[in-house]
Amino acid sequence: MQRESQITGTNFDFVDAMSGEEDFAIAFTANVMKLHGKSLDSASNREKYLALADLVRTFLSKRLADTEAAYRQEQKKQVYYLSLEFLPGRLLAANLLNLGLQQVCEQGLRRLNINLAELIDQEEDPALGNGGLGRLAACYLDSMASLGLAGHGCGIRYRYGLFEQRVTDGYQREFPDNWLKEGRNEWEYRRPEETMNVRFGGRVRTIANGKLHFIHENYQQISAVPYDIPIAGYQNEIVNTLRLWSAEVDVTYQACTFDRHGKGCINVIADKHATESLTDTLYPDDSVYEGKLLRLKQQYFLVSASLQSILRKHVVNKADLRLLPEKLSIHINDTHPSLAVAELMRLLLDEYGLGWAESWDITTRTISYTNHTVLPEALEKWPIDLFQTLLPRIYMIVQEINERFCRELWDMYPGDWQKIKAMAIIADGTVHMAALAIAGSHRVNGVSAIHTQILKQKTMSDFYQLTPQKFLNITNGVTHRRWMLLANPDLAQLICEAIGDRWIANPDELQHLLNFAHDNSFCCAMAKVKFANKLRLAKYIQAKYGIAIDTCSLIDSHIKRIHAYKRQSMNVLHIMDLYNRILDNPHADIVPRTFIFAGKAAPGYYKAKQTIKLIHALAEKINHDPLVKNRIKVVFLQNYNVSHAELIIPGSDVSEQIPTASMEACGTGNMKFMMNGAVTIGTLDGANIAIWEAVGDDNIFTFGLTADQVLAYYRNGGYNPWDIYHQDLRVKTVMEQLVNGFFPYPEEFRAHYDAFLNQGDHYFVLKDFAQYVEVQNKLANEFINTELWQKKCIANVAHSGIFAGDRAFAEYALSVWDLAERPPCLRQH
Ligand code: Z16
Repeated sequence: MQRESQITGTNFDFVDAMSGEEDFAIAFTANVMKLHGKSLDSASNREKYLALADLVRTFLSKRLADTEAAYRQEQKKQVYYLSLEFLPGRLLAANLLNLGLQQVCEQGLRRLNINLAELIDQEEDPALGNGGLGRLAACYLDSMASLGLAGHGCGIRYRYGLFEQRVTDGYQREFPDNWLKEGRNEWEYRRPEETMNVRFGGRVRTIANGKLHFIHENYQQISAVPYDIPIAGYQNEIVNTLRLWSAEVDVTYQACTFDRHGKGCINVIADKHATESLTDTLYPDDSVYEGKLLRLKQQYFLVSASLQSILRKHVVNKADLRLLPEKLSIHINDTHPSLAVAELMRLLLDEYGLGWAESWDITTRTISYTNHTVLPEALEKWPIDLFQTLLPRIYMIVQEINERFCRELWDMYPGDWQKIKAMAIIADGTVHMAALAIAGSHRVNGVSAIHTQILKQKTMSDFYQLTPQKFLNITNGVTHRRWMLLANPDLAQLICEAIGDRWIANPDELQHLLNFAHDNSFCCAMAKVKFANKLRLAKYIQAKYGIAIDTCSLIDSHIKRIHAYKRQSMNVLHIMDLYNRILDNPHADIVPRTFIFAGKAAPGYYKAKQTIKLIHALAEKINHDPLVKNRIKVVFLQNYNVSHAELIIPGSDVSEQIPTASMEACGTGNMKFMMNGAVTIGTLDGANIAIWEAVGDDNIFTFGLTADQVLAYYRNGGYNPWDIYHQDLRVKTVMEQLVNGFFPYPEEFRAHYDAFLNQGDHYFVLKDFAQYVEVQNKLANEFINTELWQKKCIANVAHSGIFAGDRAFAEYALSVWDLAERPPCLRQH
């Protein structure tokens, strides 16, 4: 009893004192009571989950405060990673793992007859990102904390996450993702005292008295309230923060004048809600630019609030502003937060009174930029009138930056107007955000070798020639802690039994697994783990969709955003062709296969939504056809998110990575599959190339046009898909089936048919089709040779160390942010 009161008390002694599962059980029971006013028996699973999360948060709290104090004392260089998107995934299991509480918690709860997995399942999966870019940001937060480096995320606390996808009759329907339905998130700390004010609209008056002064008037001011989510390092006591800003209006001091309708405070409060809608929703486009005013507002809101609070903290610590680049780095994730360049200039010039040259020097040495795409439709270009009206002072600064930049270009390339115009920050009535980001950064990186090469040689070649020293490649990486230890604990355990646990700190050590490629019992154990994960996935699919899948079949997964360039449609054409082989010969020798698809389509992207319909139409035909005899199954998993990926990836044999070469900047799902022993079928694009180089020809299935070939076709006006239609009967057949009533919707897939045949097959689906089918056949034949296949799986896991986020992050630390510490995985090199 003595101990009980100590545990429930407000002091944090128990954080250190708690040693065993019994303590944990007592503390948990007390927390259910404290939080809900209920005994354990009457609490729901959701309430139990909240009490558990709250208990875990107390552990985080102490470490958060200690980490912050230690950083301050050491005056450690800070990194601020600005991103419009973060996709952290569920946090309970990750926090238990990183805090080293997994076992004590699981066993403590078991004493109370509670299954930890059931509570973990109660957590919402925060969908504050679209896909690769947001998930990458979350992986880097994990790496930064785990390597003990002071790196923090700055983002937006969207009231609603990316829409929830439900499919009815094969059509995607979107529903609001009300992830904060309880009004708050259990991990966050609201910090109203650190509220910043962000100004929009109005006009700028210039006064000259000795020096120019810029007076911003008649603006609308919106409060940005920060919510900090703790990010725990892996068993190292470090807790960094992900700071998410929320738009708020404080109406306490607004008089409610009665208008002629006698509405009084109704109007004030209605205005409050309208203004606060600024941070309501995430734009649902992955690598597509939508020139919406509200999006620009969100970008400036994030940038201005973050920079104000970063600078305030810097000067409160009595540091000299001239030392800013030595004390901190500001990293911009794609061009979305590239207004940071102009906002930092504004703060240094207008708020802190520095001169232009000095401010520009500080700004460019502080900011760095990662480019994530070369797709032209993703390029952010804001119309001047919209930009200037919303951000008048920022526009003046961008103009000045542009003028000075163009003058510099003129000196370099006198008379070359064409080149200068192509590089200008303001041109053709628009503000070019990539040009602003490059001009304002000291480092610009691409995310895979081939992507960086395309940036240097094509997309950004003029900038590369001007300042080659700015450009570098850092191939993306993903956290092996979430994607192996958490998502695939059995595999992690097996690896530890074989090679010890040093790979957890240094994933390069996974290479030692190669010594076991010929060890029969290890290969069997690997196969067993894969089978158990396939079973876990099959159970989920059975429970959710009533579809029975064969766990001995080859599970082939294509999970990512639905996008023409990612070519889900090519996968579909291959499955149609397989099916046609069965229709031609019911006894055809076909390796049993399960094709899994998952992914969201942007709500306004018609062709992507029709691809979802096409997958469902195919599933409907194949899954019920007795001729198929269950040799092929097609499954579409709805509402793809991080949690689904954690379930699907460990249970897959084959990883589909088949974009049109040159279009997928890197890809990160490819790395997660590899870590979990799935074999890639892929085009030579993005990180697929690096995977291929790492595992060698025998352990990956590559095919298709190279990026050089694709780009050469574009230069020469494309190719004629009808040639292939006439040469390859399989292509002719599947094309006809799209529109001839083979599916009970004769006109439904006309857009696909036209894109393939009448609009020049921009994504080279028909061009790559024959090779894709060939490699699929080869792959299936090798899959049934279990021994051979196991070796491929092992090779993939063994070579996946270079794709750990820690390696990627360490490269940023060394080459971009100039951090003093050399993270362990770089120290040996
Ligand atoms: C995004 O997810 C990506 C690029 C982009 O410009 C915008 C968004 Cl929302 C993706 C790339 O498509 C992908 O290849 C890459 O792996 C990922 O960003 C992370 O770099």
